[in-house]
Amino acid sequence: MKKIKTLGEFIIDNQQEISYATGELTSLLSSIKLAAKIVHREINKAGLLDLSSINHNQNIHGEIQNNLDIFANETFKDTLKARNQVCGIVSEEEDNVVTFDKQLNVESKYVVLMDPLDGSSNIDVNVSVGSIFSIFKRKTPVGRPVEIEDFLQPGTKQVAAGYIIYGSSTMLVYTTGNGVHGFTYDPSLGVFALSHENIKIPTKGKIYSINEGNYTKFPQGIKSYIKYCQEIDKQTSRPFTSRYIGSLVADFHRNLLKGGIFLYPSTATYPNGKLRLLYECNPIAFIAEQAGGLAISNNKNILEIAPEEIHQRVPFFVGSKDMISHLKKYIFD
Ligand code: AHM
Ligand code: MG
Repeated sequence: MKKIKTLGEFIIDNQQEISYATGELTSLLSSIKLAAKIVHREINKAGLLDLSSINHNQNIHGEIQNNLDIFANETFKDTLKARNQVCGIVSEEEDNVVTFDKQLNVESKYVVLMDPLDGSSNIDVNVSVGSIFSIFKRKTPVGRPVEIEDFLQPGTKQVAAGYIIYGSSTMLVYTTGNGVHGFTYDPSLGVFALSHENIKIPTKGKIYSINEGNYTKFPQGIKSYIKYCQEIDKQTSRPFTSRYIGSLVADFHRNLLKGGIFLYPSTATYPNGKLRLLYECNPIAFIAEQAGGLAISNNKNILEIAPEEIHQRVPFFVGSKDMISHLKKYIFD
């Protein structure tokens, strides 16, 4: 019988690689693992239970929340609160920082920033969605209420980040700064089993992923880059293939494994881009860099941006190293 290494075993085996870890980060990752299993279970029966149906609330971004958005948000909040490792969270579904201080978590070292259910508008049509998380050590001393500055840290300070993709199978992919590792969920055993150790993104790829319906709203540099992707040139294997699901986790995951580039630039509708720096771009960028890829905004590396507010949006370009380097010629001129 093939030996299975579970996510729990892998994290414990590799705990010593994280110099400051005392088991608290391991426990925090276990909370995320538990939330992922619960969300997986509900997503799989979303059609049956009508969890995907529209709820009439709007989130901070003016987007309609569906019941699964709310369910995923509550599940991650509850599991993160339960183990006392986290003193506060930022979530796409919450207007403000959520602090756990009153539950005695003032002694906790970590803050988590998350998008509990990314791409949720795809649920109704059975397309892959994801959860994204970013973990920092708080900046202010433990023992007192968490402050906004604990959440507004540049991505370079992340201690761990990852995503769960609820696709044809459910996978959890994460990094603690020592490579990127992927685990596939086996629902019959209830475990995430190591399936993709030390993932490396190919340096070049043939896939470009962008919502081309917005073409007329893109800056000229992006329009020119799209034309470059579409031109015929044998030497550079062009034209590239266009693939866009509209679910960041799924689009990124495919490009991570196959090589490619994902673009969400500024548009006339979203002058700062659509995607959120703290809980969409930063964690994906950390994974991309750890896998040998690159992630940039217009003129700097995503991870170096000093955040100004918790729901900040930024233009986002991520993927294979050579493709991002080439893109820079179009967007920096
Ligand atoms: P969400 O967090 O409200 O689900 O929105 C984020 C999603 C990303 O998953 C995806 O990359 C993007 O929005 C797609 O946007 P668009 O439909 O404008 O192409
Ligand atoms: Mg999102």
